[in-house]
Amino acid sequence: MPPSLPPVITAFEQSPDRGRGLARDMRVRWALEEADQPYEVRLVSFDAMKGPAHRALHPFGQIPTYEEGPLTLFESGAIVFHIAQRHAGLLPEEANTRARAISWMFAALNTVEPPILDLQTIKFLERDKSWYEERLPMVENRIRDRLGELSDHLGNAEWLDGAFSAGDLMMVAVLIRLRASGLLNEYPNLAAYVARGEARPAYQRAFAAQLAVFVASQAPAG
Ligand code: GTB
Repeated sequence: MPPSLPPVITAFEQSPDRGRGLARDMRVRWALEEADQPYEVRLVSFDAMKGPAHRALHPFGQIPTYEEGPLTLFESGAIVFHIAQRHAGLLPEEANTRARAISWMFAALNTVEPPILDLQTIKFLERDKSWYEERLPMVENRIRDRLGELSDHLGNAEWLDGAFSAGDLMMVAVLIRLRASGLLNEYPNLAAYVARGEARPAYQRAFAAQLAVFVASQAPAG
């Protein structure tokens, strides 16, 4: 059998986060690094993302996508889950522990991330609205509710449910998006949890790879 080609993911050619690792290709890169899998990256412009070739991979015209032989995936959660199912290192072997780790992946995406996205929407797109000042604290308090509950669950533990898993990867990737808001620092155990995630060598490699894209995009042409 010939060796299979590495999967190809897509990422922003010019990431609006300027290499801070906030775009969703970061969680896919991190999962691939944790699983010790090589991968290639195809950078896409905003125009290309909305064009027919990219929409054939991603119906919503977004990044990331994941191509592995005949398989194409979109949605960062589905991609990380796929990687975690096929390679060791991200999901526990024991069936019930594995099912709980998957619950934490969904919790990160469906329970914790939505109010964080609301905060980013209001701050970046709705600042000029008459109701901005009234709505902002409501959105922040909804995040505090979730962070308080998560903080209570985590307590002094290192990870959410025993050993590090794709559940932690997804939760840390989601919580990182709160850094600029200062809200994470109100929960020292969560801030330390995120720092533990970021300290993982696989995270560091993924972060460096996406930062290199930004740095290269800033280099003078020629
Ligand atoms: N649910 C999908 C998933 O999880 O894969 C969401 C994918 C998504 O929102 N992708 C964004 C995108 O392609 C990039 S990551 N946006 C372009 C579009 O929709 O037209 C979101 C993102 C963008 C910018 C920052 N930032 O600047 O800090 C952070 C995160």
